[in-house]
Amino acid sequence: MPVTQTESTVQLIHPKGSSVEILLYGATVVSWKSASVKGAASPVERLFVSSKSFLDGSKPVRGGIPICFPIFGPPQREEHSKLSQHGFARSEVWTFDRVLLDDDAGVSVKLVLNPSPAATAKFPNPFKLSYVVTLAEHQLSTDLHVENPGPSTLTFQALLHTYHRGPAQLAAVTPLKGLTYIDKVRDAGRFTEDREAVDVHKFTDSVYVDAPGKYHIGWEGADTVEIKSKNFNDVVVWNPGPVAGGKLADMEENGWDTFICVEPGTASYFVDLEASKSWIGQQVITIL
Ligand code: TA6
Repeated sequence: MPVTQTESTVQLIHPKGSSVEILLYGATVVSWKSASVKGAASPVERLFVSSKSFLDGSKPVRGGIPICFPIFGPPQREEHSKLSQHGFARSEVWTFDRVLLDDDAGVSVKLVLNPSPAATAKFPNPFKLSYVVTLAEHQLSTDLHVENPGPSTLTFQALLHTYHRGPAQLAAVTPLKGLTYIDKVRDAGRFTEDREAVDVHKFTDSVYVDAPGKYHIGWEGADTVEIKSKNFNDVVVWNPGPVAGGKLADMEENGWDTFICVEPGTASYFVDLEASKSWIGQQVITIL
């Protein structure tokens, strides 16, 4: 069966062997196994999830693709002061809605979030959130749909906090040269990227603004990862390195050295969605 469910997860199996596992907790994609267009013939795990992650719903998953909504980072505005870092979408239990596609081209499912009373108390603005996850032979698409039933404007941030598995010291992200970035390691100063390829040889927490929406992660000697995004005008590159990484209680030993986060999102700005309008933020990852 291409789509199976357990009490807490949804699994997608592609006819050609790739697979995805989604926790209903946070609608967090916690596994994506894929072959590559040119390289690896058999599916291999493409996402990092720390072995010390809390997968019981007690804490957001340290890895996979956590969904940041309705804010990114710590609260910046008074009306968000009750929210935790990155908002609540990644720590609410979502509902499996239905299978959207199930054929040789791909397998696609939709999950929806009906916020808990606790989340609504922290963020009283009405919204409808759905998440469409689509698996193809060498590709994973994750689309976040935000609907504003009104009556007032819905103001939010959204970001897909993707942990790409691989040797962090061999990772390089292109094309970011010439972009302005907010360097959160250097007190959020704004700088212009002058490197052809951005590595994470040191603690990196950079928000690239007005980004092109198409990126490559080159791994020396391994499959290149292509990331395309729509409606996410920023992209964050993050790796905590040994010191900050070592302080994360749910980071396995040296786990910081086995991923790079490349995160399409609205990290430096808020979306103002008018009543009865909807918005979609999309990420499409392909293993070349
Ligand atoms: O996306 C980068 C970032 O905002 C970093 O500043 C760091 O806080 C990271 O997210 C992880 O956040 P978390 O709340 O999951 O520990």
